[in-house]
Amino acid sequence: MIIDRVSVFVRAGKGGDGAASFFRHGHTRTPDGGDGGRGGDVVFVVDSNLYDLSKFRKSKRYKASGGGDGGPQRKHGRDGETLLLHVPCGTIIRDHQEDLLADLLKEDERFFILHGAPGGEGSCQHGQAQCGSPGEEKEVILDYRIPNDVAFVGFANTGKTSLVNALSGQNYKVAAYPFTTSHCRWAVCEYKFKRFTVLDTPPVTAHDDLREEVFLKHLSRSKIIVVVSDNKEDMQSQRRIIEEKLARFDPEYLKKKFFYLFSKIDTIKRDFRVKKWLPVSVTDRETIDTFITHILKELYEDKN
Ligand SMILES: Nc1nc2c(ncn2[C@@H]2O[C@H](COP(=O)(O)OP(=O)(O)OP(=O)(O)O)[C@@H](O)[C@H]2O)c(=O)[nH]1
Ligand SMILES: [Mg+2]
Repeated sequence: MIIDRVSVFVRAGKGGDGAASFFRHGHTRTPDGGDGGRGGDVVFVVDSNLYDLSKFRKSKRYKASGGGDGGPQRKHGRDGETLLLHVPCGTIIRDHQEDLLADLLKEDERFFILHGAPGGEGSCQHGQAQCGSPGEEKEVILDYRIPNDVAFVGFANTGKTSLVNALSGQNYKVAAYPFTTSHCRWAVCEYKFKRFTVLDTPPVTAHDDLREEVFLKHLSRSKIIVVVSDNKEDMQSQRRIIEEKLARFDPEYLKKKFFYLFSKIDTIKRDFRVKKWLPVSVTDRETIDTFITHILKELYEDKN
């Protein structure tokens, strides 16, 4: 199961204390205490080898190292080390009120969440040594949204996972009962030297279902949303329900490119056609190839 939301506390490094030391020569004393070092920063960095946030479940608090204390003879304390927190590509960082701070989408992209606290002045500055400032602490919410090009959405048992498997060669569980898929999974489709990622989702239901809130967020990354139905009587009403739910979750979703698939065409008459709906069957490779060609045209048409 993909862990796609965690809340963590991050703390910047404390500043090092300034030194209170004096250099004696004869009967005079000259303050020569060095400044404390700056505390370490806290930085989120994208690591493309990570695919969920499960590593953040072990610990909730992350603290950068503090700056070193200043020393005599104007010795400056060392600066604290930057704490790098690795997150998967596609992580949104929010503050505790859910306001957006960063959306990390590129390999190695960084976001400075906290800067280390300054060190205290040593006695060499103004005669008196100061303590370093405490490191600031913040609660942040990490909200991982799986990067994907094509997302499959549909009622239970309509053949979404079977299609994802047919496109990608994966072997995700398929069965003739509802909710075989209980959480999102992604896969890569490679076809004629082009590639794209596909997202399998749990089923949508006709009524309000809190489980949908959990997976619909991943569609914010999709370039194409594929609505799948295998029911020729209810296909239009299923489509309407799905589009209403998507619009309620985020009206921007309706601006995306939609494909409509009528699945399991092998179980009914092959010449069954409905305007705007593409007939497919995982038992008929030709229909799958036609579908992939449509996707590639949409994803790559400007790049050719
Ligand atoms: N005849 C036929 N059966 C299919 C086809 N695609 C899927 N099925 C069958 O339909 C049933 C449901 O398939 P799934 O791929 O698990 O459907 P799903 O939409 O992912 O189901 P949920 O995860 O529960 O939402 C399975 O028994 C599949 O073997 C098809 O093209 N033709
Ligand atoms: Mg499924």
